Amino acid sequence: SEWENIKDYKEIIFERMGKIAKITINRPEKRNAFTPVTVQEMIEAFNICRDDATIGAIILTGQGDLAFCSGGDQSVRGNGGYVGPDHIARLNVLDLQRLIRIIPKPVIAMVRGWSVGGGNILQLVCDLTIAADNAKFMQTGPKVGSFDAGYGSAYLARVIGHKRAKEVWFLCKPYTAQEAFQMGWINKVTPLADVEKETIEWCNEILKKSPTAIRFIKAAMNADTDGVAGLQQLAGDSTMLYYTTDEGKEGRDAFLEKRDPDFDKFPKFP
Ligand code: 1HA
Repeated sequence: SEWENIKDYKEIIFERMGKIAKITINRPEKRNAFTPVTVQEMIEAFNICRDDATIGAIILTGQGDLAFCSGGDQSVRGNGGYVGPDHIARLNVLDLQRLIRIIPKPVIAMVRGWSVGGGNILQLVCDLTIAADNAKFMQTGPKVGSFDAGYGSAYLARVIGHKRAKEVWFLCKPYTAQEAFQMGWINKVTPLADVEKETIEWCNEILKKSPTAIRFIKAAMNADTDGVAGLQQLAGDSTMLYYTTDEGKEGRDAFLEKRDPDFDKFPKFP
């Protein structure tokens, strides 16, 4: 079977194969650096994946073997953010980070070559990361006049530990796939030629599992990290399930029928 195009974009490729969607940053001549347009296109593609009940897992990757993503395109960095055709300076990759966190489906980063700066934070916020043996991971902010003190720092510290996270940011040195694996930064290292096959195998293994169970596990781990915003996500999932129960529907029906609700008939589990 083959990847089929879902929708045409300027700076990304958006495809699917069965229940797996693949979003590919397509600026290989810039090591897949992102502009506000790249990010806006990714946000749209992720939202399509979110709404499409026939999609169960999403792969995020970069075009070619040289890079997953090299972060914000420094050539369009203006005063206060990255500038697109609308001339507005934006840091809209932060919205994309949130979307990857709240989308109730597994998102898997597939990393070949460089994963750098804001690109490496995209890898970090994905649920799982499969890397080729040529992958290299690096933060450069303090060298190029930037920093991600959000997920890029606080969440990185939760994933690899505080000492390691400070080392990553203070020294801005590259780490090999093997080193990143040993730190618990990524899930698996494969030969370059096998990375897509391995990533698809992981997706297929997840796709055999209960999507609701996976959804709650993701929401619960996010709730632990994301405070009230994370709790909102987990609580929303509970509300969704409650709306499918007879007890939940009794409240709605009683209101619409202008009568008192009768909740006594529903079970009270211990
Ligand atoms: O920190 C944030 C944010 C923080 C808060 C909120 C939002 C944020 C959003 C973004 C970011 C950031 O991403 S800051 C970090 C920005 N990225 C970098 O500092 C990485 C810059 N690139 C590199 O260090 C290297 O290019 C590389 C390690 C990724 C690859 O090295 P390599 O294989 O030696 O290739 P190289 O020759 O350097 O690059 C190939 C071409 O790609 C070059 O263009 P050319 O000379 O052929 O015309 C190079 O300039 C271009 N390129 C690579 N990365 C970028 C880039 N052009 C623009 N922006 C880039 N990030």
